[in-house]
Amino acid sequence: MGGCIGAILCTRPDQFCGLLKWTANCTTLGYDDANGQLPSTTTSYGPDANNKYVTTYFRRPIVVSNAASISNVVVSVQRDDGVVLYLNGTPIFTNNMPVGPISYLTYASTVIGGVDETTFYSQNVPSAMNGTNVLAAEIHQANSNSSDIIFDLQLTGESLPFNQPPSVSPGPNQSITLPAIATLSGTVADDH
Ligand SMILES: [Ca+2]
Repeated sequence: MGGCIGAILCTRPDQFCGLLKWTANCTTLGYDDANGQLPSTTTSYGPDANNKYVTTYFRRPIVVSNAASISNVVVSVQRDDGVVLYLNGTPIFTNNMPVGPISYLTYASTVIGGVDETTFYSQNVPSAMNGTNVLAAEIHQANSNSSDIIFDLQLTGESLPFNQPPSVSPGPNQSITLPAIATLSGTVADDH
């Protein structure tokens, strides 16, 4: 896979940013027309246009170094026709696929057409782990002679700024009359 797939945006530890991103609309994968959109990278449907591969597989490593600070991870997927996503081998997102076991010969539930071919479907998903993760996708045709498949994906998350400086508050002003005792209520906070 080429293009700008898989850019990791959190390269600066001092900024609030997306975890990582398969940038939408610049990395479409598949073949033929999807509601007027041609894939950036064309994949093969095999040797027979009237008996296309049922399933096309994609995978990509994602390196994460600050998993504990990442939250609100959302995946958005464009698919024609059906899709299953896996993070480190665990299914995290399914769309337009039948219930039950899914193999390389399983067709998508319905034929996708029109604006639905370019619609992104979003869902919260589990965070990645520290180290190298593998995000994998399988795109399923709806039938053997469908003209097209399309796949694009965006994965975003929120990362709190890493290792912020400590903060100190002296607490509210107080007035006392001696010999009363003043109880101080200042606070100190740090993230590490
Ligand atoms: Ca199709």
